[in-house]
Amino acid sequence: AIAGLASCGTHGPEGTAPKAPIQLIPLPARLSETTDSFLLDKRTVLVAASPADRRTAELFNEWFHSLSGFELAIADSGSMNAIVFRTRPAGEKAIAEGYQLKSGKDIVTIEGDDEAGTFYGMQTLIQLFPLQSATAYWLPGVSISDQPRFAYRGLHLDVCRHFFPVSFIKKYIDLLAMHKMNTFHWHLTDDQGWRIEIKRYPKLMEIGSRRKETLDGRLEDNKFDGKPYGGFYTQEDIQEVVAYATERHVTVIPEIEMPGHALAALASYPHLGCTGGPYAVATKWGVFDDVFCAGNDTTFQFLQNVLEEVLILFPSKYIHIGGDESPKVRWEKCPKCQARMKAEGLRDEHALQSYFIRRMEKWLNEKGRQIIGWDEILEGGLAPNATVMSWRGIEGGIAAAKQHHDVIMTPGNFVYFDYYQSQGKNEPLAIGGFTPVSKVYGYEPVPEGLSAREASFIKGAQANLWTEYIGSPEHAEYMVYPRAVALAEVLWSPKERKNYDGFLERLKQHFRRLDKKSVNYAKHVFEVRP
Ligand code: TNX
Repeated sequence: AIAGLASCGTHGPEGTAPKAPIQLIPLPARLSETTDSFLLDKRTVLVAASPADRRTAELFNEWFHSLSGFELAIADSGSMNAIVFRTRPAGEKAIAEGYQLKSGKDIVTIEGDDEAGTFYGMQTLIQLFPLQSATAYWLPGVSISDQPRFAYRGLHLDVCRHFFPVSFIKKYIDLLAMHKMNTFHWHLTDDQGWRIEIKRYPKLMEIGSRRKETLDGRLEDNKFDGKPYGGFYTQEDIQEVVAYATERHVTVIPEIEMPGHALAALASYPHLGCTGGPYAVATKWGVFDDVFCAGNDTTFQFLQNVLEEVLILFPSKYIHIGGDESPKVRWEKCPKCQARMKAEGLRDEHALQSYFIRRMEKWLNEKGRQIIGWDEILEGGLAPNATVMSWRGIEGGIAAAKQHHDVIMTPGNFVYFDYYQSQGKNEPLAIGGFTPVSKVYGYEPVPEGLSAREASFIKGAQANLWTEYIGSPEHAEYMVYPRAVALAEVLWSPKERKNYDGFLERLKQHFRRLDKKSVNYAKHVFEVRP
């Protein structure tokens, strides 16, 4: 059987085969259709010369095998009945993550401006396939020239409130890459659990990774069985995840929260808090008064020692240091904190938090890394090289851009995927809010009123999945898809090409692709129109 001559497709010019419509998500920057088609059969060869391109060809082959049941040969060269994956040598005109894809009668070529570009060309190629098992496939003739609108295209996952297995983390990353997203923000530490193995501090795993009781009864799948809840990733797990992500051109940014959201660490090592404890890993959601003590030099030593191990595991340029929701009440009553403020000439506790973040930034900068923090790091003065994640609306992002600091937009109303996505009666319990897919699609990351220079500091955006009310992989997928598909198009495609009706039309075909990957996306979320 030959797949690709869709019976319901649009008819080509006289004498040519009827073709299935091309339905790409995210939309490429430029696409034109040609009258040629490429016939892929069992003799088609994948051509890839460099190790990176070869890996991209292998990843294509894995996907192709899941569709057709057979694999294609991979060779160093070939120009007939071939699909060529080729990253151009670094040159002046290279556009980061850009690629060209051309399919004609004899050959398909994907030329990346860099290795990621070739990988994204491969993802586009996959979307040209009819989703049927067959022995041969017609691919439409196209000429595509593509590149992302934003450099930072992210998705976050909170694994502290609920723990998710490595297999799911990998699937999460694979889906991200499929949508040409390039950053996975891994929220690894919080009040309710410490989830990364740190060899120097074993109590973080023994104590910090577990909590004593089930959480408040509003969680719909809370069993109240009294069993301890927990989990953490070993350093081997993390290496496996980072390697998996790297092959898919996804950067993993770890988040180690400071100075707030620290109860799991304090429960493990009580001397890191202002009162000395005792503390317990939190069994409720929310914000807690006990935070890392800013008056205590051992706190900084501890965090640096933790980060020493983190830096070995994560090659990312950025390390997320949290910085959000850190109450100041303990610091106000802590003699050591007050003494520090006096010695450093700090006006108030916000300035002390700023001191805390600057001190950690300086240390990380010396190790060649940059920090990202939630927008509270603006309070009391921004650390000199910090990137700001604007989550309490867009104001923090605007303020940071005006100070010529890099910004990643993550405003709650548009890209918090723990919010409700429909008003259907059967929606699972969510944290609140209402962010339908249409609202995500309509999101524009660059705020109005910035100068061109200021706007250039908006590096992109990210959706966050906080998991207080999300206890399983299936539920997480339900919250993220299809909203992440909409965000992917916001971040990749040219602004002028955006069109919600066209998106919904293409989404139908895209759902088949998600079905193929067994994604538990939300199917009934379109009752609200923009
Ligand atoms: C605020 S967003 C938090 C998280 C919660 C979330 C719930 C942010 C930086 N901090 O700790 O999980 O609200 O939506």
